[in-house]
Amino acid sequence: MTPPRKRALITGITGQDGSYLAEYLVGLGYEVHGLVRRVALEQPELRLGRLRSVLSQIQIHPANLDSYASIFHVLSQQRFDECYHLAGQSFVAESFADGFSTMSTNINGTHYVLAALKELQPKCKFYFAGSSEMFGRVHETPQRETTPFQPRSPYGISKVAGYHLSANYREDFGMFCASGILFNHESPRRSFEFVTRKISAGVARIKLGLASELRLGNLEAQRDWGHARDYVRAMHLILQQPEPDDYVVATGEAHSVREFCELAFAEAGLDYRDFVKRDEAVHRPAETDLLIGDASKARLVLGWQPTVGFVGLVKELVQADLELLASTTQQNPSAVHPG
Ligand code: F7E
Repeated sequence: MTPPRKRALITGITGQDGSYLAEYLVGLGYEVHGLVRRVALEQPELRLGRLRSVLSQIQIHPANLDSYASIFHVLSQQRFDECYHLAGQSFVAESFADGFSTMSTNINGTHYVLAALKELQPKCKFYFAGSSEMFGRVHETPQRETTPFQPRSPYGISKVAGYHLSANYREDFGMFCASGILFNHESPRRSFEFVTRKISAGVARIKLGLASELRLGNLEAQRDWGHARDYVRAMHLILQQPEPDDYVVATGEAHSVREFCELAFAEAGLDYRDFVKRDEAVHRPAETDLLIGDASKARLVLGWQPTVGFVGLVKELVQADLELLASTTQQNPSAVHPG
């Protein structure tokens, strides 16, 4: 007899990570469910666009991270084997502008999901989306699971709180709660406000003659950038372990925004120095120190490793944006690419 299909719930399923994870789990034979804000159902072509390839195979439930009742309601209707909590306000710069809403959504949202699971489904495994932003002013380089946290943004603080909430539910109530401490992970599905996609979309606009410059903040900032498709595999592996635990997921290589620009413009046959302008308005009140992850534990215990390197990542983003913009302008010559 074939075993019953595993059932997974993904909060934040409409985002970059949520959509890749949904595709991955559907491919593994899971029954996949996702929480989305009700507004997404009113504009499905816009808000569910990243889920296009699996939309007919997954189940969507309206719920709001700010409402315990809505999360409780969904969890009272269905039993889940695994819950991936990816939803939240994820743009670090925005968290400086409005720390209150970032804290409220990210901390309370995580707490509501954990509390509802404890009440209704304490056996469901829980994945928390931790972040390298938790390290902030770093205590050692590269950073690993034992490196102390010292966040430098309201976003980082909210992630540290979520991490500790997850650890508390694990220790106090015996639930299977595990965190991935993910370093930056990108893809053509990234939103346009993040620097990688801002650059690749900017290159495409310039290449197609729709813009003449790209305004960026700190070009010397460095990040450990991987591919989101690789990182969702790690999320899944983390929940397949016999014991719940926390893992750093990273490539172990740091590159600067300047290097990203250099490669991205070169991919389109351009020199970034002719187009990139400094924009003081994009500078952040505080930057993290050098964030580089040591993913030895994930490699050793999970058998995980990234398949896409920095050069491959930059190429994929630029090629995808060139194709997207060329097809958009062909269909509607007056359309302006967002970003
Ligand atoms: O910035 C610098 C900026 O906004 C990267 C999220 O997924 O990863 C992400 O957070 C760096 C920073 O991502 C611009 O100052 C320069 O040093 O792409 P970002 P992030 O803040 O690292 C972590 C792991 C998360 O958990 C987050 O959710 O690039 N930078 N010029 C710029 N950044 C932006 N956005 N725009 C610029 O024009």
